Amino acid sequence: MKKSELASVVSSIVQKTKVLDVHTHLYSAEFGDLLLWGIDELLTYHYLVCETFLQAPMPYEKFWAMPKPKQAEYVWEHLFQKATPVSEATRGVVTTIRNLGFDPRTVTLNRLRQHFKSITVEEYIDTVFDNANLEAVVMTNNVFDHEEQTVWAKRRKRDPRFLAAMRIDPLLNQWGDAVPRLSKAGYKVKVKPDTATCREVRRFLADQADIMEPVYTAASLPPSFEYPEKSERGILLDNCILPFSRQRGIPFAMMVGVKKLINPDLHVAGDGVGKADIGALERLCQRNPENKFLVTYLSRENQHELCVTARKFHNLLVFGCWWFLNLPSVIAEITCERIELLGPRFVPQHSDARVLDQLVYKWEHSRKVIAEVLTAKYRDLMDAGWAVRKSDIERDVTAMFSGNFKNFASL
Ligand code: HDL
Ligand code: ZN
Repeated sequence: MKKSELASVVSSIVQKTKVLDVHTHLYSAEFGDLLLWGIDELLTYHYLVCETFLQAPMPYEKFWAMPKPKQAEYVWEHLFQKATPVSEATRGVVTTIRNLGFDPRTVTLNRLRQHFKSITVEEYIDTVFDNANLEAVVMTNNVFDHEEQTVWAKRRKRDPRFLAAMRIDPLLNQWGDAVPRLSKAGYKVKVKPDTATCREVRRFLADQADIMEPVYTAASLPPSFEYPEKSERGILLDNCILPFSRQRGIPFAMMVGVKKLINPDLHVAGDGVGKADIGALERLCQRNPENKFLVTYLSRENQHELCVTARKFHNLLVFGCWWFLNLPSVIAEITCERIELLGPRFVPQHSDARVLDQLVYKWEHSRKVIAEVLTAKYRDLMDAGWAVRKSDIERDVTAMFSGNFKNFASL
């Protein structure tokens, strides 16, 4: 292949290679209203809510008291009509509306609402998966969410495009709240996680996994996360989550560095970021060689040391440019250092989509940046004297977009 052809070959392969999106907050249609979709949900995405308060502050409780369509109208007016939608989250809405076939500058909110009234969620799932060129997405299935559990209990036929992930944050971050909920569900647990309690937590995890058949179990963790630790989290990790994941043969996914509710008035939009101690991850991987760790960090300052750690442990797979890192400038920086340190042995991105429509923009935006970075790195390789072939690029992109995860999760 000639160097002059490289950019277009890489771009076309990146566009046409299907993605397995390893972390989203989406649900298949059988979960009903738990799956968010349509323009009002798109506009009230928490990333846009906090930006709206920057543009047009109002008393927080007044905003939250408004019905969702009114919240959406407020966001639409202040972030799109009266300001330039140049931030990543607002640009995402522009990309989404354009992909629907409307002019984002002139279309009205009611015209968009009419469009969504004319389609079914099943049709829209097909359209979005086709547009975003996705093979499947992994859901976030909270083991303590009553509404979700009622759907699981019906054991309906599953949509193979929606894989399950067992999300267990309350066990590791709010054990005090988890105890009464586990007891109510028939698991004999005490506040002090003794041997009997740990056995019951493992039984709970196994019962949940039998229902969900998760591809991994997951938790988000604070910047202060330490390992090992003589805390409830440390005891539950060592005696429940890690042995369960090992026996089940599924990775434990850790999303590290979220500072919950630095502004509580913003509710789900109120979380911040903090740099964590990468030493905890080093010790986790080193002391649990039979466990597999699927890991992302939220702080940009943790990214380089995360790549270095991933070089040392083959039971660690790095994924995504998470949340405040899901920005073209940062995706470029992170993806470049990952390729330079790890080769194509990582998962470059996940969407974290909370609204079905977002899959279109999050993957369009990320694919563009990933293609630019890959082109630069393959060009460097050609300059070094390696005759890069189209088949090399296809192999690498397929690995990064789905193969690395499938192998790691033994799918
Ligand atoms: O904990 C998580 O999975 C995070 O992704 C949070 O859901 C966060 O609110 C988010 O949506 N980030 O993109
Ligand atoms: Zn998430």
